[in-house]
Amino acid sequence: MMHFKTIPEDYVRKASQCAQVALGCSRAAHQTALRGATVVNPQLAALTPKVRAFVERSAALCQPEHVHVCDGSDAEAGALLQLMQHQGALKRLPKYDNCWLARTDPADVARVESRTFICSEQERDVVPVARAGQKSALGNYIAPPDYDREVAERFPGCMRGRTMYVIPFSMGPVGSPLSKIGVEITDSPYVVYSMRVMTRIGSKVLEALRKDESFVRCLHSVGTGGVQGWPCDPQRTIILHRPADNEIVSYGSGYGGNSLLGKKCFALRLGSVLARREGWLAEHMLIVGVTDPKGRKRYIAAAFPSACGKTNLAMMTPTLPGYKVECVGDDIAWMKFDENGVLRAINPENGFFGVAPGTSEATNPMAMATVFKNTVFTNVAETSDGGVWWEGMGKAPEGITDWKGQPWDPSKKTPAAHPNSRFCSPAEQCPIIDENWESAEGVPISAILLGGRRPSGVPLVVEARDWQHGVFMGAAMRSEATAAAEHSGKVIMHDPFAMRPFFGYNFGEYLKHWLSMQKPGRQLPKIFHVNWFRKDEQGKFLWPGFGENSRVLDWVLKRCENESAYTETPLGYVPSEGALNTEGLGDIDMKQLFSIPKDFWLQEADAIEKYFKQEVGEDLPKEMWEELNKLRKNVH
Ligand code: GTP
Ligand code: SPV
Ligand code: MN
Repeated sequence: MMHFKTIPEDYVRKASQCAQVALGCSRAAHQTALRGATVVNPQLAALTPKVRAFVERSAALCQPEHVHVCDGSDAEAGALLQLMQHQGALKRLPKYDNCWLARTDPADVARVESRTFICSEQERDVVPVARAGQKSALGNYIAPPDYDREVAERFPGCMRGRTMYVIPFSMGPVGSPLSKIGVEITDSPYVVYSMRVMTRIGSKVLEALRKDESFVRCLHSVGTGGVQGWPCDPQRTIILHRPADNEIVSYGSGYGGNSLLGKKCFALRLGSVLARREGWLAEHMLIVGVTDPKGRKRYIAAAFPSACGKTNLAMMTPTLPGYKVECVGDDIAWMKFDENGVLRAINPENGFFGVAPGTSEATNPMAMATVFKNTVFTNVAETSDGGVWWEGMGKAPEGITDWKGQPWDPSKKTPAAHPNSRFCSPAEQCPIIDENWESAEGVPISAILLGGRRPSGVPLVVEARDWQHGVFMGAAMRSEATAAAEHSGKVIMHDPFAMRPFFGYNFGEYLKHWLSMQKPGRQLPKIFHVNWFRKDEQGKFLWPGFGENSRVLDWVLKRCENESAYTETPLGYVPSEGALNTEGLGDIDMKQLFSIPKDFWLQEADAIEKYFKQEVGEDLPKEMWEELNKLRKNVH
């Protein structure tokens, strides 16, 4: 295995001279600081005592060559880009404005769920009682002594010869009452640059910390090993969370949710624990504003599992005339009922880390208008004119270099771009970013959609009869496995609320928390289950999807206004004949798209029962058994 080049000393000097950023203080200086002598490094002196203690402890453990506290400036970003080019970690894409290509180690391409753990005193805090002492599909438990041992086996000296970056970041607009602060320590400049896009980082966050000192400690190292330009340690990768201590520790991977710790680790796993404690919801949901032809605007949140269409719906170009869709967020929603009983949502992120394959002018023109400036592409294919390409973008030009850096041979059937290749772009660049996307109080949510990839049996759209039924729909969600995690094949997996990989606590308790949202005086959003992915016998999608999904949104919005006709079915309410606008759609088999095959649904009920029993047991709220019984009775 090739070794990662250490940062040349003179580079650090040059960078600090020319770009006015001190990319690191010397080891001697921070060791002086550790000994309690006069602090020489003004960067460390500017930290609040708690942040400084975290930095000093991490430095003592990881033994970096330099420490650099990120200020979030453009000069700093420029210096990072220069450094990464020098290291061979990033390549400029001259076809676009400030766009970059990263190629990972081929063993570090997605989230690793099997190596992701939640630590707590009691196993039952994390995993439902039915799985005590066994492997759970709803989260991996790790006991405190094991947690400590895993850290001790990996971190001592892991940053030798490298710079340790300190990234103060805010999830949500800096200073918003719904926002939360974290500090990520990492040895990866790629992570620093990506965090700068995906969150709000730098001095303004440190300022905010001076008012309220609490923050989530995030320690990350890519570890030792990996290929040229992409250090990592895939064999020993581990992602650890200790919610009770507001702590996240991640080792061995530089990719996505494994390393950009504000995203899934903080905003969802720790976020869900905070949300439960404080009475709100941290969810794997997009947020969109939809304006109808009468000019009425409502916001919708939607939970679909990874790589199941959130970014696409969040930026959708509606085909129905007179409709307008605006984007608030494409992956995560933090939602809280306000004093008027309205559910308000913020997007805690600042950018999009979106799936590249399948993105095109036809499917997602707004994403195409977003990503060709100030973007880091990871594991996409490169064209001979310094641009990018991926499957589903359009006709492949000649002379493509694949995601591994090899000339691509289309006849070989291996993909040019990795199926989980992604773009990382600032949200503000999206042409349809909502005017309220950074609103401190959040946007009001009228409807919640739930969905997944269901090739058979599951109708295009079904409305829940009430909140409890909606919670059951979420609990019973299933979807075909995708490339966003390490799963292979197309098995249908249970993925309740699209949160299976992201629960920070016992799923049974999570369901009780959702049920507890129903309180007098609250305007509960309507809940719907959607499925854009039903196929015919030939394996062809029955529904055109993408912009045509606006037809479903049209029905959803009309249901919110109590304007649209519905029919009761065993599964819930569906559009009455003619209530779903299919004008101009051509030949669509609506009958098959909405069919509810009895045998399928009896089997589905059995699968849900088995899942509830095996995975949740006594922790399952009794309301879920009531709903399952109703489903069985209705289908019979
Ligand atoms: P994460 O970022 O992993 O959480 O994924 P996501 O939920 O944001 O998924 P995304 O919108 O990136 O879509 C993933 C894949 O699904 C892409 O290849 C899309 O082209 C495809 N897709 C999205 N919407 C539709 C749709 O309505 N119909 C069909 N057939 N495919 C879709
Ligand atoms: C997902 O897998 O749901 C993602 C990508 O959004 S990651 O940031 O890797 O979690
Ligand atoms: Mn996601």
